[in-house]
Amino acid sequence: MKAFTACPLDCYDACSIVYNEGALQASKDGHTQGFLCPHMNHFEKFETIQKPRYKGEEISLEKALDLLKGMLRASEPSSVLHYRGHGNFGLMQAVSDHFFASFGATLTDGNLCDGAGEAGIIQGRGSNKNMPLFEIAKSEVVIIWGRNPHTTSSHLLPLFKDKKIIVIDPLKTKIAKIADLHIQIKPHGDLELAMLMSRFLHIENGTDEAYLKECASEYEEFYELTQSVRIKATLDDIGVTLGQIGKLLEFVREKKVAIVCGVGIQKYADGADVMRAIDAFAVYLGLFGKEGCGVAYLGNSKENISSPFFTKAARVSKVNTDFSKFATVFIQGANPLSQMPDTLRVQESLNAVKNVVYFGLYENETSERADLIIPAKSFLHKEDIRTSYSHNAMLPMRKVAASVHGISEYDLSAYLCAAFDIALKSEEEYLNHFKAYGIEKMDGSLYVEGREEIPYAEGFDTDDGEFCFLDAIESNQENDGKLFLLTSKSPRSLNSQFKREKYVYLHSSHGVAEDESVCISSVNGELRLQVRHNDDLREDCVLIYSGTSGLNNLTSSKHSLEGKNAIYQENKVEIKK
Ligand SMILES: Nc1nc2c(c(=O)[nH]1)N[C@H]1C(S)=C(S)[C@@H](COP(=O)(O)OP(=O)(O)OC[C@H]3O[C@@H](n4cnc5c(=O)[nH]c(N)nc54)[C@H](O)[C@@H]3O)O[C@H]1N2
Ligand SMILES: Nc1nc2c(c(=O)[nH]1)N[C@H]1C(S)=C(S)[C@@H](COP(=O)(O)OP(=O)(O)OC[C@H]3O[C@@H](n4cnc5c(=O)[nH]c(N)nc54)[C@H](O)[C@@H]3O)O[C@H]1N2
Ligand code: SF4
Ligand SMILES: [Mo]
Repeated sequence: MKAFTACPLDCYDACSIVYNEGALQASKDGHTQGFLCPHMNHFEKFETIQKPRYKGEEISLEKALDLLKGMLRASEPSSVLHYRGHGNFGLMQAVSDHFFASFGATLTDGNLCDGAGEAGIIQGRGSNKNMPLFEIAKSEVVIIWGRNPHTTSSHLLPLFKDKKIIVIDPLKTKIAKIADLHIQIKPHGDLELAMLMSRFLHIENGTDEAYLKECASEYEEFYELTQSVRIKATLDDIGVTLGQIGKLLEFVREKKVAIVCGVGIQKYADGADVMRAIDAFAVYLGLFGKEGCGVAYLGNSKENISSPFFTKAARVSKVNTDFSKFATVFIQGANPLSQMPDTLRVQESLNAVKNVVYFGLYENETSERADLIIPAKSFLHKEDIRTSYSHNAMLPMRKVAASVHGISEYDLSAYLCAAFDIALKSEEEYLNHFKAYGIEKMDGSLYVEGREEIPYAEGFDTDDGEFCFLDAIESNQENDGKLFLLTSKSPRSLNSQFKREKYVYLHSSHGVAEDESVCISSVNGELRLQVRHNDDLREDCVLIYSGTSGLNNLTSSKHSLEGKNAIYQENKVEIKK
């Protein structure tokens, strides 16, 4: 029997899945195009937690829920923290926010992922709308800027066929190797590059003046700001040549251009400004509101969808959470002991908590520390519905099989709501609430209603409908001889889920042999890893994939200047044998 569902993972593509006699297959229709990725192809090989545990002892689910209830009864509501990550991207995951907010617990804000870039986009455009895949498909030139599509959004690749490809990335990624132009920029050089691209476009009279007069009338002031970037010194510093900028401008002139950005450009304190400078270049080219043109990033997956849950609560940031202030910390769909920045701080802070509860699928650093472990049901064994941060489809995630292990987020929340006398609607009502935001297309697929086919065709969502340019920038370049830390996504893991990486990747010119163990250190901490060579890297970079255990010993728990985001690549590192 065939049943239809969707991949639950935190991934641009949000694929449609056919569950056929126990096998996970790709839907042939729509954006999934008949293929999945290694995570879903091997999903059922990864062992999940089956039995609840308390202080290391296996217990029944009834006992686990009873213990949880007891912990909550014994804690002041405000001393309970609900910390939820994106292990599963279903909209029903937030049903637990409803319980915890109604109970009076503290929830989180802040962002470990795309918040800095999003803040820059909202400052410029007034909102963060997806560039639909249909529009990317219609473009003639694609600029892939700080995104690694072969690893993180492989369903875009068929759309790039026969187009001119430009890649801006410090790493010679797979797409960079087949690109028409690869600018192997120094990490964190993107703000300056985008400013210089706009400046040269203006000098060459390549801007879309009619469009600028109508939708971005402060374009002359922005041009003045671009003139504050020194040309030669900056280009030398960021590792870009005038010839490369010339070639890029020649490629994009009078063409339909899609700029496809990823999180790589914004893991820095000024990540918002970087994204806003890239948007400004797109505005100079007149790319918004035009067919086959635009800027893709991680769009707002909940655009036009309102939450049916009560979520008003005191909140603390996910980036630098002081767990030690709480008596009970309930962690759902997240592995903060690996994925939050500044792991040594997180360890110390979590160790001071009386009750750490982990509600998840897999064993990891956080389950190891937890006092109470409650296994979740996987997406195959519960009902949900999801949207994407890269396209506008809405995908029901049907329960396609039964499992005796674990509990769904809805059932756990229903248990707690009943125990504390908090109103909760039926699961079906919530699912229908979300589904009502979908509109069915001719082929039966569901899309979020009311999203613009060509975003910003009616102008920007700022107060005056115009694009709001950056009005000041700070230079971030300092040459201290230390190495840049790249913390990209691995093809084998999804952050800390599945097959996790364990190496540090270095250019072979550093004179460290493969398999040798080195100590990597930053102002925040250090870790030891074995070396693997990768000559696709710049010599001034080290690469440690997200999900590598210990990586975040090196990173800072400071926030980005805008967007309350983590800044995983702000710290530079040193290597010692
Ligand atoms: N296989 C796999 N897929 C995933 C994930 C995963 O862990 N594994 N994670 C998912 C999640 S949570 C997210 S947020 C997305 C993110 O997916 P992507 O947006 O693709 O993010 P990254 O892999 O972090 O970085 C992308 C690229 O940015 C480059 N980069 C790093 N620093 C800079 C810089 O300063 N400037 C420029 N121009 N480029 C830079 C890196 O070399 C890398 O090639 O992927 C999702 N998909
Ligand atoms: N240095 C560095 N650190 C990073 C990043 C980086 O690029 N560099 N990337 C950051 C980014 S972009 C992100 S998004 C974060 C991700 O950080 P996290 O949100 O912590 O993501 P994961 O490591 O994937 O852990 C997700 C957990 O969810 C659980 N889970 C999976 N499915 C379900 C479910 O259905 N129900 C429940 N209850 N649990 C489930 C799994 O057990 C898994 O352990 O990491 C951030 N950390
Ligand atoms: S590409 Fe992304 S959405 Fe598709 S199966 Fe893989 S992880 Fe899931
Ligand atoms: Mo992310």
